[in-house]
Amino acid sequence: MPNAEKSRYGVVAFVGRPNAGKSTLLNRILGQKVSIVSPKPQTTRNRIIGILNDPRGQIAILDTPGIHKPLHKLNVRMMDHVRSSVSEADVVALLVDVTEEFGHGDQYALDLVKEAKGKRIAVLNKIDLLRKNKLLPLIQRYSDTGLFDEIVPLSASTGDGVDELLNVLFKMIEPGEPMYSREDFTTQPERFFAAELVREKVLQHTGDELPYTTAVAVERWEEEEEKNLIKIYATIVVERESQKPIVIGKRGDMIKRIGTETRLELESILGAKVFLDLHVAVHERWREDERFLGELEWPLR
Ligand SMILES: Nc1nc2c(ncn2[C@@H]2O[C@H](COP(=O)(O)OP(=O)(O)OP(=O)(O)O)[C@@H](O)[C@H]2O)c(=O)[nH]1
Ligand SMILES: [Mg+2]
Repeated sequence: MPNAEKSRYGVVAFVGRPNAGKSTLLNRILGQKVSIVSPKPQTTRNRIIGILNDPRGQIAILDTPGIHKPLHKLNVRMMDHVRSSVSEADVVALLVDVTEEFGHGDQYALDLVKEAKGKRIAVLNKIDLLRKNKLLPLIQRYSDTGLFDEIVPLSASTGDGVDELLNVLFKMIEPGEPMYSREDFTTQPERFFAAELVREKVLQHTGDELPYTTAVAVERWEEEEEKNLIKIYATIVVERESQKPIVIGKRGDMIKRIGTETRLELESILGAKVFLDLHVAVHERWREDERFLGELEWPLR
């Protein structure tokens, strides 16, 4: 068989500034939600592995937190996920939001992908929001850095250009055996994803007060197989007493909304009835508490 038809395998890391659309692109490529999305920066806090199975082979896609200067231990861990992903990947894809002016943050991101030993692609995302004549100078700018083997403009939201990206990626990776089962599309446990979904609803429905200061921990997970029922007990952690009423809402309407939306989405993903019990707790300075941060991450290890 000629080489070109051999099944390929590779690891591709999606990196970029917060809000660039890394998680949206991963979900679009997989045709399935594996990583939460919100209009607020720093939505993704861990490394989420998505597995693309395709007749051409398998790609493990690493979705990572947005590149930023870390001010808390939480953020140091987030940036560790970015760096380790950059160094492990066969291809690093730097996602850029084309609607944002080029700034210090973008230079910081370029400096970081410079460290990659593998190949590099610049993915210019959100072209659905940009007039065509604005795109060319941006392509030129990223081409002039001399860092990238390819530059691919696309829209993760509409899917425009995504097939082209996949063509490029499958050409860049080498022939090789798949690392993961061909049936899998992610490595994260359901328990972790359930906590993430709750956090996504908090990010989507509350204002700017909460995004950075909320964590969600699943305390208990009980399956009653004969009833096809999963009982999930989770805690929404905030930093200050004054943030509790924001999550709970007037007469509990906010937490009810968060709970209902999460439950409906989980039921359709898990194919089971879900009972979801949500509590709110205060943990001051949780972003500095290494033990707590480790507990939040343990399901991923
Ligand atoms: N119009 C448009 N919006 C997009 C596109 N891709 C992502 N978005 C939006 O941009 C916002 C951020 O998307 P995310 O996928 O959460 O971005 P991210 O890079 O994963 O962000 P962090 O996890 O915070 O680093 C969301 O509101 C998305 O709906 C796109 O191609 N077009
Ligand atoms: Mg993300």
